[in-house]
Amino acid sequence: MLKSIAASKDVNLGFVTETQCPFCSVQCKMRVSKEQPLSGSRRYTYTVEGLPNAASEGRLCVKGMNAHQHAMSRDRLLQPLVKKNGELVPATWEEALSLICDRFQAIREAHGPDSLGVYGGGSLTNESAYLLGKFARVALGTKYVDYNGRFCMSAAASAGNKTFGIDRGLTCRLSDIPLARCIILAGTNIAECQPTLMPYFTKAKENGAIIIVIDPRVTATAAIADIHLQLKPGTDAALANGMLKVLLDEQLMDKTFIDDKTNGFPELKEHISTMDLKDIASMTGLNEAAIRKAAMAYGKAETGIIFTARGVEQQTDGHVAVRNFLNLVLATGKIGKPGCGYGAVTGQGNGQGGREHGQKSDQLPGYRNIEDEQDRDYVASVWGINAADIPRKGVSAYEMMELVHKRVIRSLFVMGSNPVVSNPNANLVEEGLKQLDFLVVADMFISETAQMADVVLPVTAYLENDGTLTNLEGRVLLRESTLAAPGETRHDWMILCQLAEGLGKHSYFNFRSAEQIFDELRLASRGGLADYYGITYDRLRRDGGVYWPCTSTEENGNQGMMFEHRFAHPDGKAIFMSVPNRLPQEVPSVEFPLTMTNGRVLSHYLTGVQTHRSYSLAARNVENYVEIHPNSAKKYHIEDGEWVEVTSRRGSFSVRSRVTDKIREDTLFVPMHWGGIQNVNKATSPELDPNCKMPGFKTSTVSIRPLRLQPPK
Ligand SMILES: Nc1nc2c(c(=O)[nH]1)N[C@H]1C(S)=C(S)[C@@H](COP(=O)(O)OP(=O)(O)OC[C@H]3O[C@@H](n4cnc5c(=O)[nH]c(N)nc54)[C@H](O)[C@@H]3O)O[C@H]1N2
Ligand SMILES: Nc1nc2c(c(=O)[nH]1)N[C@H]1C(S)=C(S)[C@@H](COP(=O)(O)OP(=O)(O)OC[C@H]3O[C@@H](n4cnc5c(=O)[nH]c(N)nc54)[C@H](O)[C@@H]3O)O[C@H]1N2
Ligand code: SF4
Ligand SMILES: [Mo]
Repeated sequence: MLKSIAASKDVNLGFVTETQCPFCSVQCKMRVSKEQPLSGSRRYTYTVEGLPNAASEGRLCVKGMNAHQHAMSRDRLLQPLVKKNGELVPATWEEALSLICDRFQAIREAHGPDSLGVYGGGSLTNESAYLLGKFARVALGTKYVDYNGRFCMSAAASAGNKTFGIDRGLTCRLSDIPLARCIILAGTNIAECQPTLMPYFTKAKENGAIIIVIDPRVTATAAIADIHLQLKPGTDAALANGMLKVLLDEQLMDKTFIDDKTNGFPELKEHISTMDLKDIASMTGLNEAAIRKAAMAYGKAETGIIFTARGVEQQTDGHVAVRNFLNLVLATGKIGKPGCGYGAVTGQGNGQGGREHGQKSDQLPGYRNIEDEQDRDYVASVWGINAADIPRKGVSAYEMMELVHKRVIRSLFVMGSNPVVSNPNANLVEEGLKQLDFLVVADMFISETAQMADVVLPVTAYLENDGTLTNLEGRVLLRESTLAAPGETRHDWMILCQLAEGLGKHSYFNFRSAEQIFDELRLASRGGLADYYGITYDRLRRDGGVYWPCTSTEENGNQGMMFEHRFAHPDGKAIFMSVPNRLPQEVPSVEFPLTMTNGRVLSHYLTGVQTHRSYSLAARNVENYVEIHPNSAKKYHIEDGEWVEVTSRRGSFSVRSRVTDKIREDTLFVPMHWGGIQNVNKATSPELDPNCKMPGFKTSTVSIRPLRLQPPK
């Protein structure tokens, strides 16, 4: 019955379709056209144009321009695959789905429902992400569901919740950026990671804004900085304390705002007054004058916005580091008015929406709390089940991998992630996944994780499936497809419905379109913090995008500006938190003398499964590398461009060296876009932030050696 949906659209040899980029959180709108070959030629030509939209204003970056190449690639999975005698071989959907249902049921009978795990992703549409959470709880009955966003947004999300009482990437609109007179970009490389947003910042600069970049490297983003604080990795919390100290000493705080709209300032003031800027300078590797200059610029500016991203957040103190930047925002009253605010720059296409509707282990739709009885009752009433039947909270993504390794979780269902490459401590994760009784992966490609699976289910891509995605501003956008699903691919949500049917739960998953799922999501989120009730497909078609919270179909959302009148805590006030100066999780030693950080490059996306299959993007960076300062290169006998081995307490990987003076002498930088022997995560640390379970990806201590020399005995 559901199969007919997949085949209902005509297969077009040439086509014109309007869609959204499958990559980052800006969610640029675009038109992709494919023209039939001229007679005599076998080549199709593709044209990609940006379409006007409120976020990127019609711009596209190089990834968006070439995204169709992976979607059209001959590597696309077009049939289900089942492992037989160690090999993945084509199978029918019936065979694949019934095998999965039989194995899930057998494992559940033998070891209980919590022996099944579900692992999702922030690239899934809101509809699929919502349904995945419901699938785990209602169809499988397991508490173990989490997703890759744990590695992405969790520190900023938990900080926003604690400080403001709600978490939404940006508290203001993108159009506020040009109105800001001072902008702090902390651990965010917008020029490579959200390139189409750069004109907002250059416009701000033209309007006289001072731009402060906080990054251990001279990035493409740092090129527009007036002040670049090239700090030691992992010391952002201390730096923010230094800036608070200057603001306090110079009386640059907004006393009225603090008195009327916040709690906890007296404690913070006392805490800060005990600090010495000199100590902070030595801890962060910066000089006092630079910290003072940056603090004065922000404190004196009439308006200002602070942005953080993974540089600050992927730390074992990521939660408190973000909270300390939020202390700066509150202390100066720079929030809730034009040109002011805070932004956690979300990452994946649906990094924002993916974290709101129940893929997280502790969460139910609409940001509801799975341990709150009222929340459980409400969602149970929407789902038509007993609240007592909703499992309690599970554990975070990496902790799930530890349970896989310990064989507590015996079977895993992965949809929209490549965890064997993207988890920290990748060797342990690989060992764990190998021991699973049964691994299912739903993907467009044979990723490194799919290679290990017992069943691989082929899914539709951004050009072919419908759904909503919520961009970094908290704006819900509708992506509607006009193209047929290629081969036998099916939509993520459809696969979940069919599996639920096989597991005897059809009545709870009786959906025939993404819109029907969205309508249930609207109800399930109603009254929650992330309330989507007032948003409908018709509205999205008409208005192009709607900000949440949006509580009624009559109301126009909040127009993007949050906290104009009150914060989301019950008393309407925001909360300061006193944050200690802390050294990073690992400090350099004789054995591991350098700090390795990591991140992204312009042309590749996450573990590279998609961008490696786009020839124009792949050609820009064919292999991984490590950035090293010339003085360190000399010290460790490394020549530019040669193969080196980087080793930490967890493991080693090998890449080419790239000698550059754009990085601190005590720091290395490695992109995250390659698996196998070039995977940086073989060496990263799995130590987690106790507040949000974010791994401390960004600071591991390592040694480095050229591979032409024998390792020391
Ligand atoms: N081209 C491209 N764009 C992407 C992605 C991609 O893979 N490729 N991924 C998307 C996703 S999912 C995400 S989450 C975002 C990520 O976007 P970003 O967070 O901007 O990306 P990263 O490169 O991980 O980290 C940003 C910067 O943090 C710096 N950094 C490292 N350690 C520290 C530190 O201790 N303190 C400070 N202050 N800075 C530090 C790095 O040098 C780096 O320049 O990008 C999205 N956009
Ligand atoms: N060292 C280090 N590690 C990191 C980070 C870092 O900065 N440094 N960043 C972390 C961050 S921020 C993130 S977001 C994670 C991301 O890491 P992953 O979750 O592994 O992300 P991807 O590489 O995008 O893997 C997504 C997989 O899903 C597939 N896919 C894409 N779209 C869809 C879809 O709609 N449906 C289905 N079923 N499949 C789809 C892709 O083909 C790909 O195989 O990595 C984290 N790991
Ligand atoms: S990668 Fe991001 S900035 Fe680039 S086109 Fe896609 S959505 Fe836009
Ligand atoms: Mo991310």
